[in-house]
Amino acid sequence: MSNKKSYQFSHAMCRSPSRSVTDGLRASNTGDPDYDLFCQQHQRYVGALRETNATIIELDASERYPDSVFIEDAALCIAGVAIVLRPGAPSRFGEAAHLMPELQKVFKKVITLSGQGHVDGGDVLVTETDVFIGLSARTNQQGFNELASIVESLGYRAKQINTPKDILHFKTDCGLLDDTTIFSSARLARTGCFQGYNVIEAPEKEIAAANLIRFNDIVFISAGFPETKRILEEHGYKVTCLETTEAAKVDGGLSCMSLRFSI
Ligand code: CIR
Repeated sequence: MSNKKSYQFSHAMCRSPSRSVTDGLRASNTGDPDYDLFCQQHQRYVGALRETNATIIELDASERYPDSVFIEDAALCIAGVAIVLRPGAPSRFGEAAHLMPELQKVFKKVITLSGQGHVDGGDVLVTETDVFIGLSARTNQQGFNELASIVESLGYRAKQINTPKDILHFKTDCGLLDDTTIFSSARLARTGCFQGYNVIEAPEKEIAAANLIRFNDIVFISAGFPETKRILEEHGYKVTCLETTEAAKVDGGLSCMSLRFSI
């Protein structure tokens, strides 16, 4: 296991969008994503992660699973270990078993949740010492209990959060910026869940910018959020904007399109 920070990664694993992404789950319909444009935006995303000197493992698209481009939901990679999760949406149940052989090619240790609980990776935020696990429509108490016992055995503190009801995933509304700083929507920060951390709040009009990722030296944010960019740059972060319009049509953002890890 490396001793990198929780936002420094040697690798990321991504899965290309499938044509079936037009059938992806969404809370409200703003039109289907355009497959070709999604592919272009995804390629730029993969390229931008690679430019930080990380090795990017690109998996083929999986037509059977419309939401499989959102690879983060099927696994959690932490402390050199891959944990295969149990996504909570019925159409996504099979994604974890489908991903497992790819994780086994890369990780010496791949473990699975012990029971029948559900956890989506989008509900999990890892810091230096804590693993925040948000209960949501996709992650239940049993899933929390199962994942908490695994991450505690790896030396982390598991923190259970009740994600406010109108937020799909815990990380829809937050992202890690450095050892002690979290970027969050006001509606999530207001729950008090980030006690002990510095919180930078997303501007109220740019709430969708909260799903950012710090990947090595760069903070990646979705394009179209100038105020967020300004605030982060003022705090000294290097910011790169990426187009995510097509992922957004099926409730996806930056974090869900990669598994980020160090081996
Ligand atoms: C879903 O509803 O499962 C997908 N359409 C979007 C998943 C986004 N994943 C994430 O934020 N971690």
